[in-house]
Amino acid sequence: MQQKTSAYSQLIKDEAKNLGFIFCGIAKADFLEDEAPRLEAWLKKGMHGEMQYMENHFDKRLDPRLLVDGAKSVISLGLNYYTEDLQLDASSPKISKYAYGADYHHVIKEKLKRLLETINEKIGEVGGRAFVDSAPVLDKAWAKMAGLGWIGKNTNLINQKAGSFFFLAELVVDIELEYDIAPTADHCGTCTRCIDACPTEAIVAPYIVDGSRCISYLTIELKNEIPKEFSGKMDNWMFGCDVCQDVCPWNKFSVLNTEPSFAPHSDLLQLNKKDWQEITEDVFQKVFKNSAVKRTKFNGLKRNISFLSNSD
Ligand code: B12
Ligand code: SF4
Ligand code: SF4
Repeated sequence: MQQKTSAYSQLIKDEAKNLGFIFCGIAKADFLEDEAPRLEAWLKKGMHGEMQYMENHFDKRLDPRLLVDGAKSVISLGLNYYTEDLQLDASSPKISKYAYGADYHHVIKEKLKRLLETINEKIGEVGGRAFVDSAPVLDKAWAKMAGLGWIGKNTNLINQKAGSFFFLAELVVDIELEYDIAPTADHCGTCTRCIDACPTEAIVAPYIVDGSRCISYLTIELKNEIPKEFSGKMDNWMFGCDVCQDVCPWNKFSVLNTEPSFAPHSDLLQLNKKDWQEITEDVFQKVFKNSAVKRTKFNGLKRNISFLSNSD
């Protein structure tokens, strides 16, 4: 039995690698005891702002066994999105690296589907469910449990060999596997670069991000107007923000992604400040055809660009 679980785990990790994931670790599906009081405090302080979905399914978010019948193992996966491509006009409003190419939700869902198919072909009838953002699952906590890295003071999951520019996803399955024990130790040490550099002072304490102050929230999740207090503080970001990762010393170990669908639409890098200020719905639809930027919709992006222009 022991031999079998070990062989199955290896098979899953090999297949994950074939599919392009840079990391794959496995943890026992269980109640996330340490995270429960932290998540509760974060919600009580209103740090989720208008992200009401974060208030839902509190119990399920802390225990995958309540989400998937008979869940026994959480397979945690990382998909690299790091790129050194830059928007050519340095004065253009900026887009976070993670949103340059195709929407990662679709890319990862497809890969997870194929991983589950292979598991079913090679191991047998295995019940499982794929998660990438969409459901109440604490991706970073599972990645930590599965040995992918540690959660840094900027609250991103960091790996010593690859930094933090990678997405996280899970496959929760109903078979027992070999578990990657001993989560990675915290390697932030005395560093506070992310806290010092955050343009909106959203990292209110080490390991705690007030989501409602984060530029990523203000430019993507917030549906209302961006509060005036952030005028002049947005560091020219129109979609997401990379500051707390760009300054992180561990990101000098980032390697370029090899996912073809993450390559940016050429216009995205070419458009200059004026082009962005005058962007039409047609251009938006063309440049962001399959992109995660669609989440903010044309009007949302326009709102962000005007907010930046008005605080110039
Ligand atoms: C909501 C959300 C956001 C919100 C809130 C941010 C946040 N930190 O949670 C907003 C919109 C602001 C956001 C922004 C970003 N996000 Co986001 N987001 C999520 C989402 C959907 C849920 C995260 C969550 O559950 N937050 C709840 C709070 C409570 O969790 P937390 O902040 O991590 O808090 C923990 C710590 O504070 C800790 N803690 C609290 N007190 C203490 C005390 C001590 C001593 C310690 C050690 C720990 C500790 O416990 C808390 C609970 O686990 C996940 C996907 C998912 N399903 O998990 C993606 C996710 C976390 N985001 C991701 C990304 C890429 C980003 C951005 C980089 C995007 C961008 N470039 O603009 C930024 C980064 C901002 C930042 N510094 O965190 C990735 C992270 C990948 C990685 N390598 O870590 C995820 C996993 C999406 C994915 N599938 O890949 N995001
Ligand atoms: S993503 Fe930007 S605004 Fe959000 S915590 Fe990091 S540095 Fe601050
Ligand atoms: S910048 Fe420093 S403190 Fe922040 S996450 Fe990276 S190593 Fe940790």
